[in-house]
Amino acid sequence: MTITITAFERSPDGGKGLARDTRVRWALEEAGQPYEVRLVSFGAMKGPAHRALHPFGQIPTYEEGDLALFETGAIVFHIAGRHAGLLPDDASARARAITWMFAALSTVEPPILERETARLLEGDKSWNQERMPLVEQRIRNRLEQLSARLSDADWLDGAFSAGDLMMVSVLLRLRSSGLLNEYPNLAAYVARGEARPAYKRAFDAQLAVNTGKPPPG
Ligand code: GTB
Repeated sequence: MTITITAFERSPDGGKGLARDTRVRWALEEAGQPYEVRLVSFGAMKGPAHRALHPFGQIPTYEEGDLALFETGAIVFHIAGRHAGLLPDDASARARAITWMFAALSTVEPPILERETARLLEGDKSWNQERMPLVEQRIRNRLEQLSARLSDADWLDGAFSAGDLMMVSVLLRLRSSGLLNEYPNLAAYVARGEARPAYKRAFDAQLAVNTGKPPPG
């Protein structure tokens, strides 16, 4: 059955991997599943047709036959549950990998998003300069804890899993902040994720949408 996802017609970052369709593309590439992409404009995203798929008028969405999903956590979990390559077979290891997916989305991503909100939407407020160090400290707290847990391992719990896919996707958003480089093992962890052939294919496909040039190979 054909899988169709939605993505930005024009991504604000020019298709450099920051929009959340990247993590869905990456999961599909790891799972070896072909997919189609329907590009949506900011206007169309808020229209009734797209809102029928995504109540909050955002990307990405995922369609497969009668099934329509939104929320990257749910989408990646669905892909990982259906295809080999993203979750271990052992029940306990599988539960731990799922725990890392949730940790990425509910514990690590929120302070990172808070920084983006403070930077992009509140940068002109008189109190922003006072707030920013507090926001960045909350990110550092999480990075320090995550860095201690990862230690010198390649991945969070044994072999690469959907938990790592989600954690790397979340951490990637910190690249331009410089915060990630304060934790060399986390910077190396993200680089390991980005070096995976499946990630590269996902990145190249998203970039191609925004540059108009076909992906290499
Ligand atoms: N919790 C949802 C999920 O995980 O699926 C969040 C989905 C979401 O935030 N989607 C964003 C969106 O549709 C795109 S990813 N925004 C439009 C809107 O809300 O009107 C966020 C994003 C977009 C672009 C960049 N960038 O270019 O740097 C970075 C992050």
